[in-house]
Amino acid sequence: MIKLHHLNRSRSLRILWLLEEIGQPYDFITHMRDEKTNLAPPELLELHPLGKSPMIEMDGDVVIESGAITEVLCAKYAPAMIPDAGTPAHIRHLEAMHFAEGSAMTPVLLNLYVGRLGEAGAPLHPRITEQLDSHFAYMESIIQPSGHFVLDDLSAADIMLSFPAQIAMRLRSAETYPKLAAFVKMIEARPAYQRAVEKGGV
Ligand SMILES: N[C@@H](CCC(=O)N[C@@H](CS)C(=O)NCC(=O)O)C(=O)O
Repeated sequence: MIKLHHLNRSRSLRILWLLEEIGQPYDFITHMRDEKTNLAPPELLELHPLGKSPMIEMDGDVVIESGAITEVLCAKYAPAMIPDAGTPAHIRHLEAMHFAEGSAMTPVLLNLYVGRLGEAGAPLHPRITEQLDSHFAYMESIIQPSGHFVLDDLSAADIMLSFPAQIAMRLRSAETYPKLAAFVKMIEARPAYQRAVEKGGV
């Protein structure tokens, strides 16, 4: 049995959504962020030294990192969501998987933390803004005519890029990034996504 350690208002909604898409039985616990610090509760530290979410328990193992969890679950239960190794689509897909956490989230997090510095952070804002815009514009540019990121149907890369795409909609606008806006609308309308939101909140 797969068990997801979900955290409210977090990236782990992606994994709850993926679990709903693949239709395997699973269990999950919603851990609540501390109301003052917004940090994960300490019980997650009993499972892994980083104490972050998402985290899954599966086959006697604990797996962290959204990208790794997505790859592991798709490889085992939804292989059609990852292009075949050795194809050009596989390379594009691999890039997108790593880009989601390895690149797109860097300016997003800098924006969040430097924003808390008020005036002291002002010298950093032009660079952060430029990086946010270039990463969101890159995402807009790689959306396929199908409306998905790599394949003509839902892929693991769509799952991973859903989070930065939703942030792009919060920080910018549908007019600036119409393809990202349509992507976000499409995924949020999926029954599996709606079930995940019902179960895990946002
Ligand atoms: N790159 C990791 C990031 C994990 C992460 O930072 N999770 C956040 C939630 S979005 C978290 O657990 N924050 C609470 C904390 O750090 O205490 C992943 O994609 O899984």
